[in-house]
Amino acid sequence: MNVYKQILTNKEKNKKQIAVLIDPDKAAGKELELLCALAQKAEVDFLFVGGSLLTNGNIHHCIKSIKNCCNIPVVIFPGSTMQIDGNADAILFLSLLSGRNADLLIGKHVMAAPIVKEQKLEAISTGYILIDGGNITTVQYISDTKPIPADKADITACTALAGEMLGMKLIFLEAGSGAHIPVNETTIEKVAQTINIPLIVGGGIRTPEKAMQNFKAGADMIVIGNLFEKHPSLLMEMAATRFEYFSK
Ligand code: 1GP
Repeated sequence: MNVYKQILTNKEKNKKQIAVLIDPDKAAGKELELLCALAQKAEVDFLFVGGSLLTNGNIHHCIKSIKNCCNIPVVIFPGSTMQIDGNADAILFLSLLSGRNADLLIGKHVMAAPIVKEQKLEAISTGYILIDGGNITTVQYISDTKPIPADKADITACTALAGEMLGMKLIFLEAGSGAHIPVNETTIEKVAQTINIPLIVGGGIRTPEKAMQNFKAGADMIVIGNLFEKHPSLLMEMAATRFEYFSK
């Protein structure tokens, strides 16, 4: 099954999903193996790989290593066209809808499209919406865009709806990796009630309580990165919130 179909099928069944974000700059060798083993045990749905700023060019090796140690689908979450790799299962073809940086709305995509096609990667058109997380995150700085203020749920919902009307297949609400304040439930709820396509939420999620609140508010998938880099053992507990959601 292709990755998007899998996300849609899970949504139709109201099965909540979790993706672990792997930063190739930080995870390698034994650490990466341990993270993959834990993710497999916790039945994590997807491994996202990529970052706004990668300094060691290790993404291709990282994807290969992941593929050698587990069978969780790998989805590229690209910070640049250099991060395209045909060994992954899919790529989030991101357009930064909250910003007014033309290059990130459509420019980079022109360069990326023929490479994605040539590498036979499944491209999943994704409306990427940056929400203020209380601090300037790497993605905000590098993208040179303004996030939507956290208390402007209506702007966020209209932005997500515009993405859906433009034909995008996913909406990703992002507070930014390491955000001090994750996306609030009012915003998640408003967006979930406005769109029909699957909703991903990430950035600054650190507790099982917050994961559960996001699911209850209407997130179909949550993405967690930083927390597992520091505390990989929390992966089981965080991933279990999906199953608890069902029993509540
Ligand atoms: C960032 O949403 C992801 O793009 C994950 O954020 O690293 O803060 O969990 P964290």
